[in-house]
Amino acid sequence: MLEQIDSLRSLLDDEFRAVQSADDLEALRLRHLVKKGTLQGLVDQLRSVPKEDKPTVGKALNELRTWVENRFDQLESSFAHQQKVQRVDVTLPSRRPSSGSIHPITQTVNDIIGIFSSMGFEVAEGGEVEDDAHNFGLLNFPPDHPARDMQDTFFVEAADRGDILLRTHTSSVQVRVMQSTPPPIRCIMPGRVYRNEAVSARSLAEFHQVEGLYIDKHVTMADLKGTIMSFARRFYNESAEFRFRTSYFPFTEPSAEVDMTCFLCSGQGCRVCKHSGWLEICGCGMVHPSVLRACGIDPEVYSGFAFGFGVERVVMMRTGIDDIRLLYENDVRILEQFR
Ligand code: 2NL
Repeated sequence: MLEQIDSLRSLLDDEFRAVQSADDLEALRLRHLVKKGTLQGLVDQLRSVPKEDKPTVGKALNELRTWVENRFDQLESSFAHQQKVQRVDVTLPSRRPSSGSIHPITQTVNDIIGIFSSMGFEVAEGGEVEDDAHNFGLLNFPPDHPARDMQDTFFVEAADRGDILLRTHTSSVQVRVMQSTPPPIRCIMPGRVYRNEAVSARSLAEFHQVEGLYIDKHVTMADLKGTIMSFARRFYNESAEFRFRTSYFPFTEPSAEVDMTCFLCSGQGCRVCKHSGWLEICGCGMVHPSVLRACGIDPEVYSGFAFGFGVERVVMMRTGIDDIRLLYENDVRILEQFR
């Protein structure tokens, strides 16, 4: 029996030396170290060894087992290590770490701010929770105006008053600027606004606006047209033509809506302008004398113009995105196209 143990050890020794790969080692394991392998074969024979020899033979078998296991573990871990090392291909180009980027709405607001800053406009900001007076009353909205309805405006539950709401336009900031600053006033107000509307591809209950306000002595409609046209030529298209259509807003008189020849087809008609050749870019007008007076500015001395547009609409025009909801889902596949 001791001889058999010795010869298995020298056989295993030879075979271990011959092992070249993880596959060789596995073949060795299947021949010798499994339940029906040679090592277990010897252990099974221990039963038929005379009682007095059992301690010696048992000890020799145990030593063989420990020796085999050590050899095996050593080789196994050296192959595992080699495999890991081989998997690194140092010639491969490295993976680019992905980095964030500015959201297209923010990019657009920043571009708009940049152009108006260069024309001398400052940026004013204010709270999104307002009261009825700053959002409607001081802006010449009559008490029964439909915008004041729960259907159109989100009201905020406040303990002691029923006139708290989420601003429906950034004009509330302009009111605060007029109340606190003597003219000349030249500023734009970018910000988030809220309207209680059904969500669709064209409108959300939450969106962004940029409004502008210019108040001084002798400000006229010509200043309004010049300012809007130079902004739009720089922002959209240097050779654009414009048309000012009369319109109505409670806070301006006269009021107008401005169309610009489509920057994509130059007026020929395409998908972006819905085949009209024109794009509506903003609403505007001369600040109503009642608004100036309500905000503490004398309309006999000062006049001013104001304008406003929705930022999401601008983003959709300049990017070709045709569903406004895509701008709020933060799907990286959309966002990474606007780095
Ligand atoms: C639009 C039109 C407009 C104004 C906003 C304004 C603000 C004050 C006084 C007078 Cl405090 N006007 N803002 C004026 C005309 C149009 O927005 O279509 N917005 C999305």
